[in-house]
Amino acid sequence: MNKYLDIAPEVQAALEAGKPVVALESTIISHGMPYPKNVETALLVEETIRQNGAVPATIAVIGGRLKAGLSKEEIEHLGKAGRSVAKASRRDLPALVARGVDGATTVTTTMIIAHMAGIRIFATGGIGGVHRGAETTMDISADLEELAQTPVMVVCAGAKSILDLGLTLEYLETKGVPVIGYGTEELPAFYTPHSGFGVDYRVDSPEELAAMFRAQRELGYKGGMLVTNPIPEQYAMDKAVIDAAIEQALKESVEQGIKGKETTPFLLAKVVELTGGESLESNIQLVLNNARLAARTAAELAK
Ligand code: PSU
Ligand code: MN
Repeated sequence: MNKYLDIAPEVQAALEAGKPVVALESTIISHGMPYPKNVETALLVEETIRQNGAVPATIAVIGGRLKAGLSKEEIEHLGKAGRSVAKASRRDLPALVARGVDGATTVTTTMIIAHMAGIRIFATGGIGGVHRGAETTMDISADLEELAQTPVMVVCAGAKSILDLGLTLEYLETKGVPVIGYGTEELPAFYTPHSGFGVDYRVDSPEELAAMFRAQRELGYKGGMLVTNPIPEQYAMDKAVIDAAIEQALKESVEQGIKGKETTPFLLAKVVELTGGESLESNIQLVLNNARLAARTAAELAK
C-alpha cells in the first residue's frame, strides 16, 4: 500500500472481504456547494450508498495524508472550510503531501486515490471537461486525462454546459474513454437530461455496466469508463433558466479575468447564486441518483 494512503477501517474490511465500495469526491463538498447544504448532502450521499448495499469511501487529503474514507468530523471540517481548502488536482498532490496540508479532491485525484486503495467505482455530480473557448484558453480539465489513464468507473450526470460538451466528447473519443448513457442514448447535461449530443453506448442495467467494466479490465486497458446518468425528470431544471444563468456566469468570469483552477468553482458558485436554491436542489438530487446507481453497480462488480 502507498505510504501516504490511509484507508478507513470499514472501507479496508469491505475491500478485503470483496464487498462493494463506492468512492466519493470532496471538491463537490468544499467548492461545489455552500455550507451547510454541502455537509448534509455529503452525509446523505454516504447514507444512500449504504442503503443500496455498498460502503462509501469519501476521499480527501487531510494533513497531507491521502484518505479513503472520512469521518463525519472530517466531512464537516471540509464543508465548513469551503473554498479556503486547496482544490487538489493531479499536479497538487506532491505539494499537499510534502507540506502536510489539506486538499479537496477533484474527479482526477479521487480517481487516483480510489485506484491506490483498490476501489473501482466512484460517484459524483459532474465532471470537468473542455471549457468553452478552449481553442484560445487551452482550458481542458485534468479529469479527461485521468479518465484516459486510471481504471476507475466514474458515474456522473454528464457535464454542465459551462463546458463545450461537443469538444469534451471529441476529447474523450481521442483518449479512448467509453462514454455510456444509463437508460439513454443522449449525453445528459447535468441540470437537464438532454444535451443534443449522443453517447457511445446505451446501457440499461447495473449488470451490463459491470460486464463492460470487467471486459475493459480483461482487455488490459489502463483507462477508465464514464457513465452518464440523467437527472430524474422531476428534478430537472427549466432549460431556458439554466442556460441564461450559465451565459451570465460565463460573461462575468470573462469580465473578471477568472483563470486556471478558479474557473470551474467560480462558474459553479455563480450559477447557484443566480438560480437560488433551485439549482442546488437539482444538484443534490442528481448526486443521490448517481450514488444509487454506483452502489448497485459496485454490488454487481463484487459478484
Ligand atoms: N463540475 C460540477 N461540479 C463539481 C466539479 C465540476 O458540476 O463539483 C468539480 C469536480 O471536482 C471536478 C472539478 O473534478 O470541479 C473540475 O475542475 P476543473 O475544471 O478545474 O478541472
Ligand atoms: Mn481548468
